[in-house]
Amino acid sequence: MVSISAQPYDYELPSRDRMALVIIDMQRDFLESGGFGEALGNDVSQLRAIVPALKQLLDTFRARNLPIIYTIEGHRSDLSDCPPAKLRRGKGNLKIGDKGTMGRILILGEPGNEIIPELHPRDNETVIFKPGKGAFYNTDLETLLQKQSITHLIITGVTTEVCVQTTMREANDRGYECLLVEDATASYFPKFKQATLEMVRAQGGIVGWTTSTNNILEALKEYIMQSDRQKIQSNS
Ligand code: C5J
Repeated sequence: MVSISAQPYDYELPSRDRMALVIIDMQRDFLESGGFGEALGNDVSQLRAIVPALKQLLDTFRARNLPIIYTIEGHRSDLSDCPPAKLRRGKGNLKIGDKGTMGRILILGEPGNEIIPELHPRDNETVIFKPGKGAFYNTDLETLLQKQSITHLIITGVTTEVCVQTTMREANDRGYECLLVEDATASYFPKFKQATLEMVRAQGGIVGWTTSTNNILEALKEYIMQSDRQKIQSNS
């Protein structure tokens, strides 16, 4: 059994392929100028600080053929999947569905709705399109995880206290073992990120665990070695 050094205590990795890297909403709408994040008055540039850590995790999962799941928050072009309450919120200079410099704000298929180029999904990787903040609401994420027998989720992306935290809570209630990656998640409000990390790991890990990218990469090295060894033994 391999463990990742984490808070509030070590996170035990399951057998190979039972864990997935979950990358939440790393889309241009939240990270680039002219999108939803900026329309709500945020300084979007600060979210880019997590891109190098995310890329390291992504490269490692890809190199080892471990499951990767991306999410994108967005709505149908007729907004039929956007509750009026969500549409009214924010009171920014542009609202969901309005035309911005990257196409219509938070609408599926528009340029602003794409994942940033550095992390762009490959054709064989899973993308969940979600109309809500949580990735389980009105999506087939749970069915997909069950089909692949995935029990452990390594959670990353933006924004920490909104879509990331909502997804993590939804996953936790469904019995998934969730590990939030501290330097691979970001918020427009650093104090909200900090509060979220503390909330997750408080009370003995009431929502899950938190750790750093380095701790994951270190543990994965050992994990891969062990599972390669087991494969060789079972083939001999
Ligand atoms: C927000 C998200 N903040 N991905 N979405 O509206 O966190």
